[in-house]
Amino acid sequence: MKTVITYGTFDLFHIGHLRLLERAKALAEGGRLIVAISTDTFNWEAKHKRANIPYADRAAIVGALKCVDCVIPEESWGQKAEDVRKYGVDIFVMGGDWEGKFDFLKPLCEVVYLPRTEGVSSTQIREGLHP
Ligand code: C2G
Repeated sequence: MKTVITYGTFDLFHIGHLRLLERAKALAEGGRLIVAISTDTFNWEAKHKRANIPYADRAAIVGALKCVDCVIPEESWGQKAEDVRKYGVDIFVMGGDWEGKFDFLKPLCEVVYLPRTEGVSSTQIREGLHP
């Protein structure tokens, strides 16, 4: 039984997000998956991107998933190490587009980068909606 955590915006929720979360949950081996959802403020101030779906709705959608046990807000880049300690995280998981970016967490927990699901992204969906 392990505690796994992952972070993301999860805007316009799609199959790539679901596959990431389900694989992260599988790594928990019957334990729990915590998902830190980027707040609207963090998204804009830190990532310069504005989600189509407001934080409260993104958190409700992800929180309703069978494979997700807990949702917390992601409010800063720097909260990860504190979250790992606070929640007793065993495994930190991100998609492969972040490969290597969070290796600084390796002294605290296992760091796993999972292959992204190709051919789908919130950006593609957004652009497809407004040809
Ligand atoms: N993802 C994926 N396959 C896709 C799209 C996304 O596996 N086709 C994964 C990403 O790699 C990420 C997670 O789904 O691990 C959430 O993706 P985003 O919502 O785009 O998150 P992002 O904006 O990358 O924010 O501190 C970390 C950041 O909050 C991550």
